[in-house]
Amino acid sequence: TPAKPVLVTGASGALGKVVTKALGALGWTLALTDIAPFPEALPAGATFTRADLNDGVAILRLAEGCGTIIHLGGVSAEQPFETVIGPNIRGLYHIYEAARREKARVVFASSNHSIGFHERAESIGADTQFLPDGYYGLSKAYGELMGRLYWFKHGVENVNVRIGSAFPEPTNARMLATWLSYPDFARLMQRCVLAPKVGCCVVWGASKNAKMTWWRDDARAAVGWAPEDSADGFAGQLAGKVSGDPVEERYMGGAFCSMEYSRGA
Ligand code: 15L
Repeated sequence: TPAKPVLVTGASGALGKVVTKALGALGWTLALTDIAPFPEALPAGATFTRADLNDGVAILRLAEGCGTIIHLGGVSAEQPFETVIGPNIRGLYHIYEAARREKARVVFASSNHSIGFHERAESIGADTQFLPDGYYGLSKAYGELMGRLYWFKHGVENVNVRIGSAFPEPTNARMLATWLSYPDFARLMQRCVLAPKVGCCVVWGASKNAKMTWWRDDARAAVGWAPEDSADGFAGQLAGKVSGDPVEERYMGGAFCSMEYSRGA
């Protein structure tokens, strides 16, 4: 059990609920927040406060006394720039300022969309260049860079989890590579909080999928995590489930890449 409470942002979202349930069941003290009300019963030892990531004072207050901030909050799909900037850019700054003041660690829900324009035929290490596939992916790359700034300048530890596709089940051929099961995700969050030293690092958030040849060389060993689940059992029913869109199928980010794509062939 961590020595200090854990702040979870985006607690009312799909992954927030998964984390809340899993860490709550371990008896951890959780401070939960989201802009939307928490849709379920709170686990024992959890408090919930509604807040906007744009509100820096509210975030500072929520982080008081916390040892880790699991930052899942913000826009989680491609949106216009003006919609992304508040929660994902300004909000990120509020999270890191709070972490600096509390000497807390940040666990950031980054995304494969920060590198979405790498081709599926590649195999990239975690230090390969960012190739965001939209304003959402760009905000995730920005968040990771903010983590580097706060680590090198202020010693704020951070783990940046580039989540693939975290859903109850994989639902198309792409997810045979990118799927991250909820239990693997929950165990990863647990390790990111408990690992004694993480510095500033990146972990690819995907389960033990045979098709997951895209991503390698991350900090999972340092964090003490290895995935246990796999999308492989779904291969029979999903292998043919492709979009037919050449841009979508060429790049790791899939449909985010083909959205508003205008580069030409
Ligand atoms: C993401 O970053 C999204 O939040 C999620 O809804 C999925 O689209 C996922 O990426 C994915 O790439 O499958």
